[in-house]
Amino acid sequence: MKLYELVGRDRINGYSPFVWRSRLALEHKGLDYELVSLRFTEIKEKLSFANSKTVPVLEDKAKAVSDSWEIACYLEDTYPDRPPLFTDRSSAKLFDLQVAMPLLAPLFRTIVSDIYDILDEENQQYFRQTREPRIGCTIEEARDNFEQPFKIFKDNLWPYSQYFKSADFIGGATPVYQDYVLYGMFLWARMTSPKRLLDDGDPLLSWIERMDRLFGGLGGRMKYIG
Ligand SMILES: N[C@@H](CCC(=O)N[C@@H](CS)C(=O)NCC(=O)O)C(=O)O
Repeated sequence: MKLYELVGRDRINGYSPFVWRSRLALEHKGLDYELVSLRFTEIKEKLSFANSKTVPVLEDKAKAVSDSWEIACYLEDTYPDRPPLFTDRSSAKLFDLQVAMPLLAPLFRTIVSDIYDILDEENQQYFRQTREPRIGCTIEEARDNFEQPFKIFKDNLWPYSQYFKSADFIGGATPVYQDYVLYGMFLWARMTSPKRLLDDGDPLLSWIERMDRLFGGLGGRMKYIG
C-alpha cells in the first residue's frame, strides 16, 4: 500500500493534517504502508493517475483512493477484520466537518506564515499564489496579524478541553477516527510552527501526550521542522 503525503523543504517529514488522518488510520488498522513524499508543485502531475489534486491519496492493489474521509471509509469497508475506526460513521463524518471551519480555518490563518517558512523557494511561490486569495491578505500581513484568528481557534477548542477533563479519548477508552482528525491538526501545527497553541494545564495537553504514545510513539517523534 502507498500513501502519498506532503513534505516541505526537507523532503522528509510529512506534515499535512489530512494525510495524518489517513496515516493514523492505517496504523490503527495495523496495515503496512509505504510513504511517497510530494511537494505542492509535484502533486498535480504525480497524482494524475488518481485523478486527484490533493494529498492524501492511498494506492492499494489496483485501487487509488483520494480524500482523507474516503480513505477512512475505504479502509473500514475493505479491512473489516481489523480494529474498527468508527463506532458510528455518521457522527465521525459530522466531526470531520465540525473541525473544518471552526478549528482548521482559524489555525491555518494563525500559522500560514510559518508554513510558508518551511517550504523551498518554488513552493513558497506556489503557496503564496494559491493561499493569499484564500486568506484575503498577504503572507506578511497574516504574519503580523495572527492574534485574531488565534483567539478564534482557542475559543473554539473549549468543548474539547472540557471533554478531556474526564475522558481519555474521543472514542472513550481507546481512540477512534475522530481522535486522529483532531490530533492530525495538532501534529500539523507542531511540525510547521514554533507557536505554542495550548496553555499549561489544558486537559488537551494530556490527551496529546496519550496520542503521542500510540503506535510506538509515532506522533511523539514529530517535531518542528523549521
Ligand atoms: N478534503 C481533502 C483535503 C486535502 C487537502 O486539502 N490537501 C492539501 C494539503 S494539506 C493539498 O493537497 N493541497 C494541494 C494544493 O494546494 O495544491 C481531504 O480530506 O483529503
